[in-house]
Amino acid sequence: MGSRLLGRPGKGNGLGADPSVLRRKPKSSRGRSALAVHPASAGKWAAVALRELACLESNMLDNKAASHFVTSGALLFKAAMANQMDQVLTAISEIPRGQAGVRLWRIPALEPVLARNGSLGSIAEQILGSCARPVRAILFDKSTEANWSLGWHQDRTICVKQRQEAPGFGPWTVKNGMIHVAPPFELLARMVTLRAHIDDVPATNAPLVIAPGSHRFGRVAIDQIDELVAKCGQVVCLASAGDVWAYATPILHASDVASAPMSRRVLQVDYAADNLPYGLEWLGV
Ligand SMILES: O=C(O)CCC(=O)C(=O)O
Repeated sequence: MGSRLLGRPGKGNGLGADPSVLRRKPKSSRGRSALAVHPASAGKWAAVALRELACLESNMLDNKAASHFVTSGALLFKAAMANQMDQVLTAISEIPRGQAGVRLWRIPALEPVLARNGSLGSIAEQILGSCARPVRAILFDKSTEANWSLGWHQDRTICVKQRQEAPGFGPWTVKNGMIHVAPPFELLARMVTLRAHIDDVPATNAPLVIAPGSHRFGRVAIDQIDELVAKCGQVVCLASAGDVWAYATPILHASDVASAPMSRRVLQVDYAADNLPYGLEWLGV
């Protein structure tokens, strides 16, 4: 499939709209901590995840799964990275353990994995089309020793080579020496974020929790997040080592601390098919 799936206008452009995917009775997040699904209840949600979110046993996206991805904003590619796990382990072998998020840049062992015919590149190409390219890669290495939680949020920044004022781009920040900027939302809506699992992620190992369909509501104001999560419901994205979860980049997501005595390494790669306007350039991977 060479066509681009994301960034088409959806039904959900405001909180009044109701994407048809949201059939499950939503569990309200109001009045609870930012991460409303706790490990004790996560098993129940996991069953929902497997039933309601498409799960592919191969790297090939069929029409049904593609349409599911457009609607829900999430899709599991079972074992999609299993045959390139060695390359990924080599790529991260020099990185000190236990860091919350390390940007990966110019790591030769990663190139075959990210390339068009690689386990991640081929998924991105099916979703975004033949112009898909990796624009940011981060290694998350969570464990009970190096732990963190993140409340509900949308990823809103991209990494660029140099700062240059451009309409619709901002605010600008510098993190770890890299220049970040919040682009116009439509650009994020045409991106895909792949999370390649290096370790198993049972309910106790800090799975990503997503609000399916929330990517179709545009930029969600902070004070509307709880309401939208309650409307969309929550799905816990369990994984086995080698699995790849694909997400529409703007999907609302959260993550709890890990409670299992194991590591939870995730290689997260954003892909985009767009060139940046106004002379801006992706920093790339
Ligand atoms: O991997 C995690 O625990 C959460 C990462 C996340 O939510 C993010 O980078 O925005």
